Amino acid sequence: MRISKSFRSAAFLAAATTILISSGAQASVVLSDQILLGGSPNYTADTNLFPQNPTSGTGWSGGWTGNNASSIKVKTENLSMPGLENGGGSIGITAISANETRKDNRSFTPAVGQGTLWFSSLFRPDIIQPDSQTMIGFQSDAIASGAPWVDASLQGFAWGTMNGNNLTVQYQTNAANSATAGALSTSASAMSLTAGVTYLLVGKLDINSSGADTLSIWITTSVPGSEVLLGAANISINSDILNTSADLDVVNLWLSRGATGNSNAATMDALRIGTTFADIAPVPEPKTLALFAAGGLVFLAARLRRKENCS
Ligand SMILES: [Ca+2]
Ligand SMILES: [Ca+2]
Ligand SMILES: [Ca+2]
Repeated sequence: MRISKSFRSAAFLAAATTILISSGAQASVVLSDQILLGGSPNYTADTNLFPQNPTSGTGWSGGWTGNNASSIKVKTENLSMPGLENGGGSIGITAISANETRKDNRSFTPAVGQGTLWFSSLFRPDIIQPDSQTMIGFQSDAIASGAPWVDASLQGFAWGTMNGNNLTVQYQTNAANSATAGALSTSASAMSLTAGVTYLLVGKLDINSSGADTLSIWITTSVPGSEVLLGAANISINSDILNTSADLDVVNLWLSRGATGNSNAATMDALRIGTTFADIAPVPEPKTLALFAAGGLVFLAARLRRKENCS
């Protein structure tokens, strides 16, 4: 009887530890949104992204705002990638007329401005044109009304396609110097994206509050199992992306089309920010394992009870 009790205590401890471990792995998630569908608290499909304000994501503060004008919508289609936790639908950016722009943004809290940050998003260019841009920004502010994408006040960075097929990152170059801040730079990867292919974009930002920060970007078509398996970065940037007084707390979605050519279109999904690689590439397996472990403990407890009843 005494042994059974201690065994049950051990089983309870193990179960508690399992729960602690699984919740501890999520503790450093800053932002996570899979675009889950079904209406409040989730997104409503086939409807403009702005002014939706679902509470199913993690980290958001308030709803989407912007000027999507029916060109940025929630779609029922999910951008799935084997091994990446992502359900529900996605965000679709559809074509616009010449010389037009669309932008939607949403704030997250708390703002983050120090240490190491990881970012990821699923990105599928649906139409790629030479004079059009579809970008996702992780930045200090929303794009001001009427302002162009390259707004001097924006710190942080953005990724997507800009005037061509190559994955492009645009970033603040001199955040700490108020006299020259705003000279946003563009860095195009040598890797060309193919329309219709779903990419996982991964970013790692090492913030140096007194100078140049380091930003590494990876472009993959499958989920890397670990930080080590990411290999060499596709784009490496050393620049003062974020200064001491600015924090990242806004996600900006952006579509523009120039006077020539035609319009880009793109699908975006699974927006994530965290402080570890595991935060931005969560795999469904550990959850299943935890469930199995919990199931095993229930089975063990039942067996112990049976044993007690028999003795
Ligand atoms: Ca999704
Ligand atoms: Ca801000
Ligand atoms: Ca800095």
